[in-house]
Amino acid sequence: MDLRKMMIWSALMLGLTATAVWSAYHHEGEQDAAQFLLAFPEKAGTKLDHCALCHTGGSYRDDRKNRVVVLGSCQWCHYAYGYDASGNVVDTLNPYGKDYFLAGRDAAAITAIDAADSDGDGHRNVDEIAANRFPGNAADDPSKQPAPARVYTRAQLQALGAHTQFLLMNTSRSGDFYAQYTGTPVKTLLDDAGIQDAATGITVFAPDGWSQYHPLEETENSAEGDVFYHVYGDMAGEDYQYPPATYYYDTEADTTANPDTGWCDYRAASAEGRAPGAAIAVTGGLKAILAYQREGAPLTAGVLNDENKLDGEGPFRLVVPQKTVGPPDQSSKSDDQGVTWPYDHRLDHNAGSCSRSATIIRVEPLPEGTTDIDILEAGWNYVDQEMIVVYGAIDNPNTDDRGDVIPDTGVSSSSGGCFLGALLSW
Ligand SMILES: [Ca+2]
Ligand SMILES: [Ca+2]
Ligand SMILES: [Ca+2]
Repeated sequence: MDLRKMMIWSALMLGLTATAVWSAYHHEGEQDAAQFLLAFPEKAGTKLDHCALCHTGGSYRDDRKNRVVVLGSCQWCHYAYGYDASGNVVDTLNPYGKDYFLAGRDAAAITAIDAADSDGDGHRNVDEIAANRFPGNAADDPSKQPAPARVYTRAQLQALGAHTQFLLMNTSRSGDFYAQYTGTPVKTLLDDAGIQDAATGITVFAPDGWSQYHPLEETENSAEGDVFYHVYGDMAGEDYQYPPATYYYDTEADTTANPDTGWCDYRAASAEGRAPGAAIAVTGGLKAILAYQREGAPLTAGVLNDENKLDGEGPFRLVVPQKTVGPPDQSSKSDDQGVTWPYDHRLDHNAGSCSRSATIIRVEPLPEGTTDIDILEAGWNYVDQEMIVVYGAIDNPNTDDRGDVIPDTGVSSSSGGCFLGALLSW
């Protein structure tokens, strides 16, 4: 058991206060979650222990592409506030976050706004928090029931049928690479979970607090640019494929040939023998998949590193191909842009939308009268157990007679205070 897991255990078992809380989204200097947890230490690890407690999604006008782009809380905050913290963070706050900000932005501010109804849904903030409902989201309140949910183990995913594809993982800010991923097509998974006709998209969550939205169908917002990667691919219909890709190779980019200046890793065994400019053949075509293998081996499980960032990508990674096929481009952070493929924001940087260590898939929209299940941060346990939960607009949940989500693995949610059961229950 590593230190992080021990801290989780400690926090859960001993009820330690915020100094021992591991919430991974305290990334890059985030400090306000600790203030909330000082006021409500028992909320560590609940769905309220997440960016969405105080931050909202948003939309912006992209004049260059003549469209409106809609983003979830993580993506919106990164857009509006910026990696360089140059933006106005108040623009990213929901009504609860704004009340907290105006009340002084500390633990006392949390308590001071207990009796307020920040989101105007008729329920006081303190009552919503007690019920694990978002006090800054009027669509979530204590009258709502948890949405239908289904847990999948690795074996269950593999039983749904494998799809293997070789593709470029093009990043904006770090190294690019080619790799062969094997996994379950996301459409296959959603069909098995009984996705409802009313569903429009999915949000994929990782246990470090990151989330990423994917519309089912190609939309105005996903037709180009980096923002959305749809589930069903460009070639709508039974094949649900992304466009066929080309293998781009250049010695200058190759990190093996140029360890100090290259930016694309071509070392994967699946890249051997491929010719520059050759078409990449993929049986069944490129798809959005929930990958569980890379180069035929299980994905390396995700862990938080010393900088509170996620290393590794397993046990499951949502892998989306490029919508617009192009070459690996230089990192945007490199000073050396006088290269064959300099960084170009117009190129398709699909890797950033390939959520690593995915533990939760929410099928949008949540059915009428339902709310989120209460396991966002507890997703770390899913990493360890090699499980993922699909919930929301689905018709095939697996629950016991208490309404608890139970994986079909012989592990009962009522088995003697089982840690797993505690995390899976609501
Ligand atoms: Ca309220
Ligand atoms: Ca609410
Ligand atoms: Ca790149």
